[in-house]
Amino acid sequence: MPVPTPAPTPVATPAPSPSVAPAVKRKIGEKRSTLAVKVEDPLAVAVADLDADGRAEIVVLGARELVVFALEADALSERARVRLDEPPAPIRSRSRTGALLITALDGEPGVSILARTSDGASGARFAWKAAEKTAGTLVPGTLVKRGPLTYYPLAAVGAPGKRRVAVTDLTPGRDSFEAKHVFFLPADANPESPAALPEELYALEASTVGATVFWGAVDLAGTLLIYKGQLDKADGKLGNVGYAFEIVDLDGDGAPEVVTTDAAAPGGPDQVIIRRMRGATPAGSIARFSSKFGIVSVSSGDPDGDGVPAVFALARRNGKAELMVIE
Ligand SMILES: [Ca+2]
Ligand SMILES: [Ca+2]
Ligand SMILES: [Ca+2]
Repeated sequence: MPVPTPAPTPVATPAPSPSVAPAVKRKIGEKRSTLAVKVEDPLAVAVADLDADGRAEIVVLGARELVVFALEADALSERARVRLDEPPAPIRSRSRTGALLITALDGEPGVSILARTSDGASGARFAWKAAEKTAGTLVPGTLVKRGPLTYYPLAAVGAPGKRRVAVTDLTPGRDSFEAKHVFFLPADANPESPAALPEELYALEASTVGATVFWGAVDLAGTLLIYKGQLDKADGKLGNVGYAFEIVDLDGDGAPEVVTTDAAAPGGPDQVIIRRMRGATPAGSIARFSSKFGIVSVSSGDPDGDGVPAVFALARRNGKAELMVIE
């Protein structure tokens, strides 16, 4: 249980929802920067406020490591790094795959970082433990292992006390998931019917915009299916996309935008495309940014605490990484 003292105890506060801010229209994609990322074999990025100070940290999952950065003066400042030391997976997928999810879980203080890669026989759950802060001095924290993770974490939905996490496993030897293996934890809370999901999929994510949950799933043909509220029927779709995508309200008007990538194989040139949505249907693009390398993961969050989320696109380059930040 968190203790109500100013001690460096992580506080059990979930990341504030950007939807509580008043609707103020902002320009999208005015600034783009590309940052070097020191993570080997990068697979996924997730952006969330780990220490509840109002500024989001950037967490990058590599095939065998997990690294926490803060964004400071337009550069990534490393806060913590931990090896993923689980035994190797008996069957590896053709191409490396990883899943990274940061969420508050009922019954665990603070936020939990759920990380799983196809290199390991299992993954792990971590807590962020902030180091004591001296005014004006940035001190690193640590990632503390909370326990093993046998599944691939996909998405978290629901208010505190009713949190549900969608999880799955890889189809053996492949880098995709089967819809019939998608289920929710805790196991006694499975009202969502995944019946409308494509049989096989590369990605499944959920974003809450205002009070509405938007689900997105990318099938093997590179079609993004968007579900509003429940997973009972697809309400919108967009073809020819990669498996890295994000649904987020970037301009603060209360309606989501959808951020997608190209359906090109990882490693080649790629791009980030931002579109408005009408309901759950993607409309014309409003901004495009090209990347020399293949984008493997897209996330969003507010690293400077000004209430305006930024888009983070992790690109892979011969086992090395760079991060495109779009504000
Ligand atoms: Ca923070
Ligand atoms: Ca919007
Ligand atoms: Ca911001």
